[in-house]
Amino acid sequence: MEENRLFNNWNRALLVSLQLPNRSTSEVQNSLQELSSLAYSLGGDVAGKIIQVSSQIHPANFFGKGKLADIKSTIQKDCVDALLVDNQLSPKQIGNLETLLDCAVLDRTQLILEIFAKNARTHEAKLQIELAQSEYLLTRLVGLWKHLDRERGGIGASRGTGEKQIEKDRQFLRHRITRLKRQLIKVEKERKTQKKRRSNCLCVSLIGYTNAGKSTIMNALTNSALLVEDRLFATLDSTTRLLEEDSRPKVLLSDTVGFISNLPHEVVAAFRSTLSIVKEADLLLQIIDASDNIDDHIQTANDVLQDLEAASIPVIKIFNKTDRITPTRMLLLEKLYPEAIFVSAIQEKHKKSENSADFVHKIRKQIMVFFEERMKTVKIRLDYQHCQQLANIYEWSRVDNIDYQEQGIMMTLTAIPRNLERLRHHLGSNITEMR
Ligand SMILES: Nc1nc2c(ncn2[C@@H]2O[C@H](COP(=O)(O)OP(=O)(O)OP(=O)(O)O)[C@@H](O)[C@H]2O)c(=O)[nH]1
Ligand SMILES: [Mg+2]
Repeated sequence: MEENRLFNNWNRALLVSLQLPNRSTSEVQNSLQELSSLAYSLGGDVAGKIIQVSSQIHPANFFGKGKLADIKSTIQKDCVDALLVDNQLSPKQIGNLETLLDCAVLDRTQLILEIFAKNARTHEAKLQIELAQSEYLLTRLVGLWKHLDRERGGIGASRGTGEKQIEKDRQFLRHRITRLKRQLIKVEKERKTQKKRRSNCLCVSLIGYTNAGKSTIMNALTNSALLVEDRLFATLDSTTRLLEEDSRPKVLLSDTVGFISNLPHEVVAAFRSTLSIVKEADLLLQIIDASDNIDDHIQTANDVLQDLEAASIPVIKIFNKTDRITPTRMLLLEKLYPEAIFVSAIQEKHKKSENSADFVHKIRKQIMVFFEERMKTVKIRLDYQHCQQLANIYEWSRVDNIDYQEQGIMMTLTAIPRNLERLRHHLGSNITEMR
């Protein structure tokens, strides 16, 4: 998918941020640090970082005249070939900056789209990122056109100049967007069939900031070997595995794409189908990197959950990477989040096996306790002529007791309310609930 990156022709970047009065210095610095991780994830080098504190945005060039001169001389001195701006720029500002500085200019949204384009592996992820890019391009065609024209002769099939070419590219993009949406609807249909199959199970989804350790924990909990990497957005699709072979009801665990501050709207919208796994979950495990900027990361997760209409799903917080924090910070976090689980997924992996089972056991237990607390127990009688329904009963509930009596099969079942409802609906008058 490397070829689907729009800006793959730069190696060395200068990072710049405009600090407006509504943002604190530490906020801007953290965000700029994250921007450099994004650049590294793309395989680029960072030549330096510049912050301009200003009370306003320069309408034409985003940065003021003096700062632009600084930026230009650093670009020339340090052989920089891309300017990465940690703010959202208008198409016109991008165009003006590219002309003035004679290098590629990417804002935060574009940089994230580039990483998604680079890392997308599955058919669905590729379709989704192509859609996000097309929609982004459609709104910025005028500003980006110059760059695209220079790099690859326009994005469409034909060459041309100015307005005419822009109109052709616009049409081309609109067609592409329609085609991609159609293809995605097909993929979503397949996902719905899988969902039907999953419907007897309890669904738990791992969520959290990118690089927090979600896939590492998923691997440990389900004995899998999903991709784990020290770079942002290693995971871009959803994977679902059974948590425990013999638990009843069955519990499924899913790993999915991570979140980031100011996640571009285009990306959230395009990845809605991948993220639907989050919306359908009965429980969320929120993985938080204890050594990072936790307030911001928790806030980001809350915002994304709100956006996905998943804010009412219960959450268990898991602070990971505790090997990277001091005992004092650990105490503080434990006081602030008494309900949370604290783990070091990587350290435990390297410890002896009985220890490594510890954190897996701790998380599994908490999941089971969560569901146990919500389960209800009922006594039922099943008439012998309907005993073929036993398979469904075993599938949807835990059978605590079974007694073959003259008047029918007497059973004590425990299940979550949703599954009990399903049983009542499915078996109707074939079962009699006992008081
Ligand atoms: N020090 C430390 N590193 C960890 C721990 N858990 C995971 N990591 C590392 O953190 C990096 C990211 O881990 P992943 O499991 O890929 O994180 P993720 O949340 O799935 O990230 P994305 O899929 O990119 O959003 C990897 O280099 C892991 O080895 C931990 O407990 N301690
Ligand atoms: Mg991952």
